[in-house]
Amino acid sequence: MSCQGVCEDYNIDLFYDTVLNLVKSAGELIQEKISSRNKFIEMKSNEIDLVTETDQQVEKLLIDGLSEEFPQHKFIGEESVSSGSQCCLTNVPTWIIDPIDGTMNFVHSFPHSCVSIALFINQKPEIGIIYNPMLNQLFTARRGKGAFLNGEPISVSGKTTLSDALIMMEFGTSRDPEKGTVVLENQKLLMPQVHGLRALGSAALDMAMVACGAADAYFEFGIHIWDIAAGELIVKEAGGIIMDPSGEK
Ligand code: LIP
Repeated sequence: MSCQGVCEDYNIDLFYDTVLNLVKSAGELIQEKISSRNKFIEMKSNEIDLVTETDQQVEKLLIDGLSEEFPQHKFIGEESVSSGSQCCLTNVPTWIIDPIDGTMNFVHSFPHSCVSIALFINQKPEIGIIYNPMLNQLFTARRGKGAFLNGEPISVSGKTTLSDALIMMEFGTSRDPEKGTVVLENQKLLMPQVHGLRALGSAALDMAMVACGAADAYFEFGIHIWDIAAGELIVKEAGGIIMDPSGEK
């Protein structure tokens, strides 16, 4: 099968409808568990890089549900990779999943956490969904069909001057003192030049804020494909651009 532009041989509508139902079920699970004061929490790379039982349950819900419908599809999930699964993107339809982006927020019952899931085919994003059930914010995009918040079209702010901009940036989950120094240096450099700096604790939600024009840019060093896979398509379909710090793709 050749797949120029639209992937004619794939039923993207079916993929979208199926994943949307699963995302809503995942959202119900997150909303049910976020207020618990005795969450089961494990440490990953350090004491601020955490995973909860709900992260794992949501990732399993999504992977099991999608595998049952589409057994040929592949998966790159934050927690599966953390447990040793391969993180390898091929041309095969691949779902890239952050089951709870903003895990630290979830641990603290701070309502800025979301499910972030994207479908890549031929290494191109076809579907992007970011869902914060606590605030009922469902950001969606399909390639070439625009970006939406709860079904309403959204677009980036179009701001072009830094001095008018609200910039999203994150502190990350690294305890590396050098990383901390760089983050603080960037804050010191940017503060006098912008309208403001904000950090939601979730790359996906930061990117969703850019897509709907509530912020004007987001940057972060040291994130993973599952943090940005859905946000990439949603920002692009909202008229924004994605680049690496050198300005390259
Ligand atoms: C989070 C990212 C965020 C980063 C945090 C953390 P998680 O993902 O979305 O941008 O600053 O350190 O990595 O771990 O909550 O899925």
